[in-house]
Amino acid sequence: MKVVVIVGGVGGARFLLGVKAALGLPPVGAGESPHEVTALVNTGDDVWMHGLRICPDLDTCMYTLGGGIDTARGWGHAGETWTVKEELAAYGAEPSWFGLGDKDIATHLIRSRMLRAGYPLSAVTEALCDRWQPGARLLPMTDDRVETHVVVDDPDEPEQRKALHFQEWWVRYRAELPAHSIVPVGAEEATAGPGVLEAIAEADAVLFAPSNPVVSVGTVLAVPGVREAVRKTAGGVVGLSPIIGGKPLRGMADACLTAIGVETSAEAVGRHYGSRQTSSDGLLDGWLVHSGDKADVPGVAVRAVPLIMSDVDATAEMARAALELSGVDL
Ligand code: GDP
Ligand code: FO1
Ligand code: CA
Repeated sequence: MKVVVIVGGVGGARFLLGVKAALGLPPVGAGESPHEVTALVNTGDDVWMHGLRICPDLDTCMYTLGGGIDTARGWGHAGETWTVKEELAAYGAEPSWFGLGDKDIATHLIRSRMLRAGYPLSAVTEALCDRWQPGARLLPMTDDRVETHVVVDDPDEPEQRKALHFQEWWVRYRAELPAHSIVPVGAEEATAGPGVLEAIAEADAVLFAPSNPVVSVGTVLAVPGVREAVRKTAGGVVGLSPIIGGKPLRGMADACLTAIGVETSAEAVGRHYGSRQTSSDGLLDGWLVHSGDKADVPGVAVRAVPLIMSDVDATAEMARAALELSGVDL
């Protein structure tokens, strides 16, 4: 069976562990299986820092599925040290609000060197995954430069507005500056990454991970051709709500949803993705919400199941429920 999952970082990576487990694959690392899991990963968070190209969501997926993630932080290596970060701070090198761990820097050095040598991000990711063996294909949504920017009132010039790179808004300001708009800069000119549209077309199921609907799933969907491919695929399309009881489980997806005028509820997010059957631009056949949440999403089959990814078994249950709702028989 071919399962395609649209993901961001922490939430998406954790969900991928459950998808692999549901398909009889070892959650961490590679394993033999007739099933194929392909993750279409958001690259809108990517940023040049200290001369290095950082790809937070690709790295979070790679480290999580490869067994190297710091589970508490949700990003970066387990057992990380911060010597270089301290040295950079001693030089007064900005930005000091973005922490680069020593082990993590090796990933960025390899990636930056390969990008400068002309390799596309997809080839770089493949090379890095050769070491980490995530046991799933991690496909960047595009090899082109797409960076999410957030338009806010300038903290220093309240009358002015300015666009911040997503990382500055998210990490430095913890998304506390109200966002007038969130823009995936470059998305319109981007070409879907190698294998992305084909994976969707050949999928038995396409799942929207319980990732940030705006800056993770939304950004992947902004790549030309992706929405059309999702609407056209023969596989069932099912999403899982990242909003439980009217709140995101972690992070600031509510600030993102507010920025695009969508209420922070499982129902509103389901409606935001829309119905593939009964609307001209909707994407979902099915929508999973947490038990206890209600959601009426016209033209979409809604199921309420436990949606807390407390451990791999719980997440595998969620993945099974999503796959069943998509129409595949496990
Ligand atoms: P990011 O790119 O690192 O922000 O990660 P994602 O976008 O992939 O996922 C972040 C989202 O995961 C947040 O909006 C959370 O609400 C959601 N999330 C985290 N843990 C859980 C969970 O256990 N269950 C559900 N349903 N959503 C979760
Ligand atoms: N998140 C933080 O909150 N603080 C950091 O200093 C930070 C550094 C960092 C370095 C590499 C990397 O791959 C991710 C990093 N993140 C950090 C996480 C990242 O900014 C966010 O998780 C995602 O981009 C949000 O989707
Ligand atoms: Ca992200």
